[in-house]
Amino acid sequence: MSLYLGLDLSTQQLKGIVVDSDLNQVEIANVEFEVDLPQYKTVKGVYANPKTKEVQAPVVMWLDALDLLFQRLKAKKSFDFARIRGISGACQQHGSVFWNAQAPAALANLTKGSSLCSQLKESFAWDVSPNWQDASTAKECAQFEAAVGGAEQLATITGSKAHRRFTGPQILRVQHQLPEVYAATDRVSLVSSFVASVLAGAYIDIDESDACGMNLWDISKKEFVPKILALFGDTAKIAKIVGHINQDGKTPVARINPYFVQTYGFSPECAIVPFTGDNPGTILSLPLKPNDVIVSLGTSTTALVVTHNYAPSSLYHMFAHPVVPSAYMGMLCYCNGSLARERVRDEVNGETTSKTWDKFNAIAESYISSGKTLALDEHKIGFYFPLNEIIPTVDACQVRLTWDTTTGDAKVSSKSDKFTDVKEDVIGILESQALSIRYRLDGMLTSANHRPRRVYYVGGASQNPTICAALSRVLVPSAGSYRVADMKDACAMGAAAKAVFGCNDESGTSWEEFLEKRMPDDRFNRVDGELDLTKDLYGQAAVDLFVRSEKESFGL
Ligand code: ADP
Ligand code: XUL
Repeated sequence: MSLYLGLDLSTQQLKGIVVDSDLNQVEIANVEFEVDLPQYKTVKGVYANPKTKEVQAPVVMWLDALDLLFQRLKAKKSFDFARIRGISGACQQHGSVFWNAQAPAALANLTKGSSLCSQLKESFAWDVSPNWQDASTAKECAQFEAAVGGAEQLATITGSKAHRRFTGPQILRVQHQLPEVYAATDRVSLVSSFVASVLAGAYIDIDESDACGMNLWDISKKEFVPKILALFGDTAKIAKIVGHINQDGKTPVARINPYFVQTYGFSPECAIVPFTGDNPGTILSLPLKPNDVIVSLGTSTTALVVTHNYAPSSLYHMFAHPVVPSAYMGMLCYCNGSLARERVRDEVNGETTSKTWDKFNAIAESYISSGKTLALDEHKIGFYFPLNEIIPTVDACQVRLTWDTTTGDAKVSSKSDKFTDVKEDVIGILESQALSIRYRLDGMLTSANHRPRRVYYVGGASQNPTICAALSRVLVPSAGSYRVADMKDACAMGAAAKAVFGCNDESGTSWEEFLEKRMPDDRFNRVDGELDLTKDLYGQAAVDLFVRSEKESFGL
């Protein structure tokens, strides 16, 4: 039986899922950077410098992680690498790896006997990779937007306004701050094409879907944006180091490098199917229909939707679909997701060191059953940003607003960094996170009532049905909310599915048919059984109050 490997190189860990051609999980292994590779002294996988707003990861740590992951799989009894027919991956988006001119030869000559790290460590022009949490490029972002006439224009062309974490502004900052690194750079990979290049033993082109996270790629014209390349001065150099963008997400691009054949027993025929970003990878894990939304409740929160309608806006992101040529992925990405909810949980738990969600959930459940909303019944909206936030782009802050609605035109009656009762924060954070998604998703949905059809919850906090129900109470998906039983690893699973699809020429089978056949409805659990989805408790009034609260708090 042939097997397929899906890799997920995320912020904190490298995960590998092995599946059969029906997407049944056969094996799983992971490497947690902070815990398993303590010699790199990262905190949650990165080095953060709050002064400069830089957040970076050591590149060679990922090479050690790759060797360790394969060693862990090898240690599993009866696991046979020779059965793996194809590998794909989904990796944290936006991060960049700066290779130097020694890299092509070093990659081509990898041999058994010493680690990837020792054989490749001299092949980088820069030893770190800026991470998606890096916010050091405010100046470069302004230049990107000015080059094309503003944020909205840049969003129209590249699918997103300028974002500090996006790779284009990050590369421009390297050129400004570290000209010697830029001069020594032979090639820039995204994290996805970096891992694919190591496995292939040669540079692998950047995948188009992931390239949409760079602010360099014109999604409609399918070319680099000349006015943006001009910001780098020598346009030939920037075009060369970024390389060709691969618009075919399906067809294998290489066979595995002999190093992996010799060291771990892979078959020399094992194919490398293009790697993509972790969010594009996540949409590949579920058979999405129009207006279905995936809400990923990991460290960050993301909301993802597949559409055939290219409707860019500076409020969100649009990416080329990682597999279906005519489709797009719409995305919202928030920095403050799980960690912000954990803060509220810890406050509610009080002096204890308990990390249980029991009290948090009990408060949320009693509020849900009361039929009330904090926004409309108490006129309260909070913003919970212990970390710098992306949507909206603001520095870390806590804001709690209470509105006086007794006069015709509502006015803020109190603004503070705390509500008087911490219980209100439980509802406040869930409502605020969901109202922001509801407001921004609106432009991407094509349903008549502008509501999602289904919402699928994935990621760590999707294990908490109370949180899912509280969010769905705001999002009111017309066909319910689901979580996939046993699928904590949607992103790695999406990558594995891509590997199966890429290696099996099912002549003419569309991606949708391929996935639907393997993901029947009984794989999903309903998580909002008690909610009455015919009622929209929040409605436009709550969205309007939320938007006014953002304006009031952040001047947006
Ligand atoms: P990553 O995005 O880094 O891959 P995960 O998807 O594993 O992370 O999500 C990790 C987060 O999930 C943790 O920070 C934690 O707050 C949250 N989480 C895990 N279990 C629960 C739970 N039962 N209730 C609420 N949150 C949870
Ligand atoms: C997306 C983003 C994050 C990272 C997380 O734009 O920055 O979701 O991809 O790994």
